[in-house]
Amino acid sequence: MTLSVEIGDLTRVEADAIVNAANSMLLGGGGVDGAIHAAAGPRLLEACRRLRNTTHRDGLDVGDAVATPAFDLPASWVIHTVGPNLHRGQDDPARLASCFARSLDVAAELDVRSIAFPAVSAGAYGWPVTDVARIAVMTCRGWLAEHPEASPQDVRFVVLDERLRDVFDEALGAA
Ligand code: AR6
Repeated sequence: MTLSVEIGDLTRVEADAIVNAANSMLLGGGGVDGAIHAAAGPRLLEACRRLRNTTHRDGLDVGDAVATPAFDLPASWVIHTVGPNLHRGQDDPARLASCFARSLDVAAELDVRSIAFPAVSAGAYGWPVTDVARIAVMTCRGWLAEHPEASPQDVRFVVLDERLRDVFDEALGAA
């Protein structure tokens, strides 16, 4: 099993699943969420609306995850998660760790082999990327160790630039 970081646009990544840094409403937004909805096409929003009308009437909790098909994206699945919003005082690292662990739980249920994460909560939600990288690496490494037989074997962090790549590289080396 591998844990790696690469520079790129998550919407172009050829992994079985990509993770969306969504919000609790699940109806799109800015940042990587907006990019994913734009690239996946309008059927993604329809699928999210269906979730809101059925299993997720109150939206998705911070730290939880849920999957939809990925429609026009190269990936097969989008796993939506909601990071804690530091600007709203949501500063509990366990909530952020839960985003990564729950996304991997959902990926395992779908028999997903490769999964690509953005730096959840490191944009509009205001978390320092060093904290996000450390928590992401620790959590994914721990999850993989606890689930040696589970399907996700290739876990990637996809970031937009070299600075973010270096931060994740350091976390991968240190953790
Ligand atoms: N590929 C990879 N990474 C990206 C991309 C992309 N195409 N676009 C942005 N990033 P953010 P959050 C990086 O703000 O902090 C939305 O409005 C970005 O540089 O997307 O969890 C939602 O609807 C940053 O490092 O997510 C929510 O309301 C990281 O992705 C809210 O923002 C996360 O930034 C969620 O905020």
